[in-house]
Amino acid sequence: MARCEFSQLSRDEPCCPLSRRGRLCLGLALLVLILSAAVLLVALTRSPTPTPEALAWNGTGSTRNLFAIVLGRCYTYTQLLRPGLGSEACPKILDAFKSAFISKNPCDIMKEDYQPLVDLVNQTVPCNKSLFWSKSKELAHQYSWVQGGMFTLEDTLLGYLADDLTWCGDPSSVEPNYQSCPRWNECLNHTGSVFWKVISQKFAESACGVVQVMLNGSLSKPFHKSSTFGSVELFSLDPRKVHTLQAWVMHDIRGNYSDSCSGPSIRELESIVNKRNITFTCQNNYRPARLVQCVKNIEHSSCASKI
Ligand code: JS2
Repeated sequence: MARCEFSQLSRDEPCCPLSRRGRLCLGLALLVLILSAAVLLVALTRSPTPTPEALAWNGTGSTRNLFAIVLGRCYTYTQLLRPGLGSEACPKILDAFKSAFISKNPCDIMKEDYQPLVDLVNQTVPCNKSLFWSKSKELAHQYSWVQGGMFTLEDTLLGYLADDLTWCGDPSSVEPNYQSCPRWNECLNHTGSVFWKVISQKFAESACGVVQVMLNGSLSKPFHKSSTFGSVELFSLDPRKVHTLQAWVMHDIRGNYSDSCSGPSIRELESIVNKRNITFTCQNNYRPARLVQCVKNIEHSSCASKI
């Protein structure tokens, strides 16, 4: 390789003449360098692609620590409350719950989204032990707890897992939307309402023998055809398995008596039940449930012992 002596240096002669190939390589290297610098400059100066914002809704966001609560409730139910339903299924149940709504539009949930979760839980309620309710959740739950053998939907595993929780996802995230979820009246195929319709239907379809429904007689219309009981469960009862529906019209122990077994809304319920070839019976202030009300109203006249 020719060495360049200083003495040979002169203003107008190149020091070490590059071969044609050498000049080409140098040119390419310079081009690559310039392009790399340009790309780096664009990358550094261009604003980062904005991560898509979660959809904003009018309702409260998902319950904090949602998955920990659902998993904990699953273990509590399967290990303590009703042992026998294998707790080893709890992690799969949680996964199926997540998959039903995570990364999905909370107003575009289908029944099929919850089917894997429903299929994981095979729980049957004994005949004559199903307790439906409408606008009387607290008393229905107090009664089923005291009575011990009755099952409201929330005494079944799936109802127990989700009761009083809020949850929804978002297409842009793998996490629940903790900022906001749609209110039930914001859209039809709502994460929560689809869930409750799916498990309510299953609960009613599996009922057998004599079933009970607790209604609120302190309302002007204790029975509404548009309620979950009136629109989903009542029409999901199987007349081949359910022979009688007993209605208990309960009045607030301090409240007014708005409607009773002889009122128009209960007669409407009776007509629907009879048309479904199920026998209908009705009691105002069913005594055992009345006594549950008396626990907090012991001085009330209707709580005086009749002994
Ligand atoms: C939001 C909830 C919750 O028979 C009962 C249950 O078996 C269930 O199927 O729903 C029926 C009561 O619904 P209904 O007749 O519309 O009466 P409601 O007093 O207006 O109760 C509405 C709640 C329906 C579903 N749901 N929704 N968050 O935690 C929750 N729990 C239930 N059952």
